Amino acid sequence: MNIDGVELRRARLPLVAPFQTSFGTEYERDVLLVRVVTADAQGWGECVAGAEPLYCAEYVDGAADVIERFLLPALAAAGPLNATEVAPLLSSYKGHPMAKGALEMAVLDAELRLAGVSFGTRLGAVRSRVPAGVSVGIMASVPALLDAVDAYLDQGYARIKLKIQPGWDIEPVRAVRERFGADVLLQVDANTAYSLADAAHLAELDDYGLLLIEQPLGEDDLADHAALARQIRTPVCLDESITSAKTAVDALDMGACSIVNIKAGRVGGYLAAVAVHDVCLARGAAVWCGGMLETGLGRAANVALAGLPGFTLPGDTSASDRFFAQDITAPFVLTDGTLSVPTGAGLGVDVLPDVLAEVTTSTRWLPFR
Ligand code: NPG
Repeated sequence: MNIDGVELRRARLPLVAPFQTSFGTEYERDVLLVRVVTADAQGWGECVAGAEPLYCAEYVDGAADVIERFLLPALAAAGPLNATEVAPLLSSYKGHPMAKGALEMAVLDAELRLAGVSFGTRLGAVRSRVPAGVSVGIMASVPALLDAVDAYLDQGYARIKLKIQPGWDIEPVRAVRERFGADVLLQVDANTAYSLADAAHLAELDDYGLLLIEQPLGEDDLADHAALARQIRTPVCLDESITSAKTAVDALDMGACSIVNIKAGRVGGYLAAVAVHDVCLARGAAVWCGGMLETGLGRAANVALAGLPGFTLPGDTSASDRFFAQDITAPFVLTDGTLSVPTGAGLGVDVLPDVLAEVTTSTRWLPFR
């Protein structure tokens, strides 16, 4: 595929409500979109880096910078290219998986639109609908949390994930179980907020029949996660720690986790995400699709990924209106607790030009030739 150039676009989407995690509170999504343009097609990529380096080292201004200064010149110098060549061409530059993943996603989308093939088909999806979980932020009070969970269950969400941190963990979990019963699929996510010294405290969660506890300890603490996993009955799932198929294999083999959250941006793109899926499936470890407050573009790709056979747990693949009053694509809507995997070419969704224009804060055209 001959690429004419790439447009980097920044857009700002207000969230329907503040979203609080152990690492901070988000009020809006400041998103970097990548549009790859060829003579016959265009393709969209979404960079999931946050405004600040709080979830991981990447942040959106840094991603835009590394793309413009290093990654795009490397692709432009390569001549005609296809999506499988993007990661190898960029591999000499360390880190920046979210920036790299956004570029690969855009190239892949353009390529698949030209070929008339959907993301789901290309990635290996075997399902036409995927169960949708919802991630519920830390709230000001337990009653406020119960109201929020009640509304999500009413909407039909298939699984609830509670964000936790020291001081907001056992009590909210206990309250949700007491109010909504043992049948609700329930899990928690600590985003690295604890240390191994908290093992006895975290073991108190064992009474509540959780599907999993996600990333209780630091990103680099694989050995400590393995030690923790031996001290609690709740299955340990890793998110931040899993940066590649290699780290997934290591983490599973050393018992640091038994379940893996797969986020394409965290591992360098959707093709790498499939590789993580494949090694987990080969080891019999369940995986599920994480979310990073994606617009309809990233959501389309996530839903396609979540259609792969190893995704046996509901993902953070909620409906568009969980985060945005107005998405930049036609909204993903919940039907019987599921989202449908787009079947159109490429991502199978298109941006709404008027909406996109309204939320855009800057655009920059970077020609390849
Ligand atoms: O459904 O898109 C979603 C959000 C799910 O909780 C969610 N994401 O730690 O997994 C996470 C968290 C997150 C959000 C992480 C934004 C980083 C940025």
